[in-house]
Amino acid sequence: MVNVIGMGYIGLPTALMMAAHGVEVTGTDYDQERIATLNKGHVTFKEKGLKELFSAAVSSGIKFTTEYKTTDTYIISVPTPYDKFSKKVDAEYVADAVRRVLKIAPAGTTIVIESTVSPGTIDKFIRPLIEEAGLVCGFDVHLVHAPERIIPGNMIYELKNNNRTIGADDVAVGRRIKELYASFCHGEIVVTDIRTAEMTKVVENTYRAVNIAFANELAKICRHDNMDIYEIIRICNMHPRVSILQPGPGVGGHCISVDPWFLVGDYPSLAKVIDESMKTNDNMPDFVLNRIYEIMKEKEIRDIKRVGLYGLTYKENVDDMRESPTLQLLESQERHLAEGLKVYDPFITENVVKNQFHSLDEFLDSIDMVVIMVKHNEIIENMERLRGKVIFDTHNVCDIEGVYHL
Ligand code: SAJ
Repeated sequence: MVNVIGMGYIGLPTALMMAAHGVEVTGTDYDQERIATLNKGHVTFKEKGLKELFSAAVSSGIKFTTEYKTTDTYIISVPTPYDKFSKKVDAEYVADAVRRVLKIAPAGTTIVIESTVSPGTIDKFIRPLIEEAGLVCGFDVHLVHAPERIIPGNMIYELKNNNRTIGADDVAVGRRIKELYASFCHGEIVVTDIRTAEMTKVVENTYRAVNIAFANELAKICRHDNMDIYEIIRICNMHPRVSILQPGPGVGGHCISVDPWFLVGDYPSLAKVIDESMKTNDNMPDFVLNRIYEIMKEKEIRDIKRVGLYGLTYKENVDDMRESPTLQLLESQERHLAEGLKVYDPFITENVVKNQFHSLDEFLDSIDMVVIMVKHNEIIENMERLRGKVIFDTHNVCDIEGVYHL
């Protein structure tokens, strides 16, 4: 039996996928409400195909509980936040889960850490816990790092089809865990050592962060001299070795806006490009806010209450608001004592910010200027309804004449 610890955005789909493919799985989470919801037969977040996968896993006998189970294989998928000041990974949730596993695990157990950690975290924070418990790594306990690579919005497809990395001290243990993931994963699964697996995961997200920052910086340069960033990127990308990403209102989510900071925190004198890139991305919500004020001035909109932000989530067609550019923008606006922006997101049904609407019609009726912060399908399908408003499109998805861009 596999005990998956942490029924969040990664742990839940992973546990469901294994169960649906014939593995005996128990999903554990300390959040009683979350476990109660799962046990009542409901999923805890919106994701394409998740409900169907959930039904298949329940039919195959997956169990959900707040307890840790005694077994020979654990997969730990709990949050790894970063300390905003030191920029270093906070491995305390992972460490706590490992401590609890060690209390009940039989000799020879394997602990797979899926949570993203900075290179060296497992050696620094996890291995010592095993020694402190009087156990021997590689004998009483086997450590494995199997970072995930799935993208919110297409998680189920990517769980099945992405290549994966498994880092293990012992190649035989690595191969055994590879077989476990191969129960559902058709991608290539590379077995390597733990430090390499830790580093590759963080580097992948850093690569994307740096490339998004490049696009964002170009957008700022183009704005300065009134050049068309989208046409420039389109033409540049016709070159066989150029592939520039898209600028946007900022970078959110719990991965790309967080993981690269681990490298800055651990290698401050070396990770210069990464540091600057993260600052460039983090500055985008402020850039958008300034642009809102600029456009308001040009269009003689005097009251910020007549301006609305479309989208609260960190990207399109998900209900995840972690580190969302819209939330960052609203915080920045509050700091400048200039509240009042209206907000609407079809994926967010509870009240999370001031001046929030729950109907697109009411939202649009209350504003003269709309800022497209997230390119949900809903707004793309309803673009014509924005006609007549001042439109500031931070994603270049609107082709109504007179639209403003970054
Ligand atoms: N964004 C841009 N411009 C772009 C692409 C994205 O501004 O051209 C923004 C998005 O709007 C969003 C943020 O970047 O705010 C991140 O979105 P994303 O779709 O690029 O990535 P995530 O954070 O949803 O998922 C990433 C993925 N990593 C990579 O693509 C290297 C995913 O594969 C990882 O599994 C995930 O992080 C994770 O959990 O680490």
